[in-house]
Amino acid sequence: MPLKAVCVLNGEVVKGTVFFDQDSPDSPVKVTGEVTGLQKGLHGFHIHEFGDNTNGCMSAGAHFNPYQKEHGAPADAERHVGDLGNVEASANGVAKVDITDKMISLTGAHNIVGRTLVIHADPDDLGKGGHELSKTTGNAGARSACGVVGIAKI
Ligand SMILES: [Cu+2]
Ligand SMILES: [Zn+2]
Repeated sequence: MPLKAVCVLNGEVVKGTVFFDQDSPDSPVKVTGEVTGLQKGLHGFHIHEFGDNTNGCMSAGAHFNPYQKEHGAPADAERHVGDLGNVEASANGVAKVDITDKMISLTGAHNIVGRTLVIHADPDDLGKGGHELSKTTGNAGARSACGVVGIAKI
């Protein structure tokens, strides 16, 4: 039975809706949707550890990282489970999300349901920027919008 989750991103300016679809527990997760109100260009896109937004997006904690790995690109072996790379906004401020990821899951040890999706103000350097934050956050800057990933209606 397919698994489905959804996240409504709610920031001051940045808004979005993102869907997560997985055919079976061992399948990759398709991540689709749209985010608006962005600056043109790349924006870090991550699952953070906690589904806690009591103090806004800051309460979501660090990147979801159950194996104490370093931050990386989605295709890297050395990455956080929550590292989904970047989404790119065009000049109208809209980013179309279309990601297929093999690490996140909607069930089991890599389950992201109940955690927070964050979109950042700046590009994620995918661990390769040489900044002191590259290996932890990708130096992706402020948290422009976030939302808790929830179970979706099939
Ligand atoms: Cu993040
Ligand atoms: Zn990370």
